[in-house]
Amino acid sequence: MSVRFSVEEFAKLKKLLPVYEWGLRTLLTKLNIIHEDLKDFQDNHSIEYIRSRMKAPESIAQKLYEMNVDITTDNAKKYLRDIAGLRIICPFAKDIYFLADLLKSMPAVNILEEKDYVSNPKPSGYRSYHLILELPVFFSGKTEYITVEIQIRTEAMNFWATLEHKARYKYREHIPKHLSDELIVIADKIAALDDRMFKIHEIISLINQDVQEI
Ligand code: 0O2
Repeated sequence: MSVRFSVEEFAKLKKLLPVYEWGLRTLLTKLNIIHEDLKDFQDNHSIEYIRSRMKAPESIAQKLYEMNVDITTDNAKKYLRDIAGLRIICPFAKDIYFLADLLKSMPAVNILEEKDYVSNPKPSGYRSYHLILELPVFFSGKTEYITVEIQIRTEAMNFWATLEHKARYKYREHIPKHLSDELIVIADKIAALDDRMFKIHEIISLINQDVQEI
């Protein structure tokens, strides 16, 4: 079933979404600066790349509907913390924790919530580290506070999550058991693969260190 905002509420939503968009752009700029600083000045390659997205009005309406609350702009602001979202892709799982700590020390943002689905994967097999940040957006002479969800994960975790998300969408949340079982098995294999790749990376780093010392 397709759920929608009423015409009046949609007009209100169209005024709210730019505030989230501006906040998201501000945060993305800050993260891009962190990315460049790490890469160019600290020889730290913990960030592979960063993506941002705004939740579409249809997805906002659907999520409010699933939460069993009225589909209004006030409720979107009150109940949804992922209207604006950022995803950071890291080479290795250890980088995820380094970045989460770094983001938590950023000035002018509040951490409202933190979920470690890397150490504690969801029953689906989903792995990722989530932070919900609150930050001020200054516009038209006033300040409004918005939330942004940041997901931090490896490329392998992202590959899995994207495929599983497609399956969820296709089967409307009712993925057949043989597929969901297979996805759980693959998620564990991916975690083991991430781990083995990291070990190889460490060996290569040690060899490079030895070569430089000779
Ligand atoms: P979309 O379309 O990606 O935005 P909670 O009530 O706190 O347990 P909530 O609010 O959904 O649940 O938060 P949670 O669990 O931290 O999930 C937030 C987002 O993480 C989801 O947003 C997904 O993007 C992603 N996610 C969480 N669990 C899974 C999973 O099992 N598989 C995949 N592929 N992604 C997951 P949305 O709004 O659900 O979806």
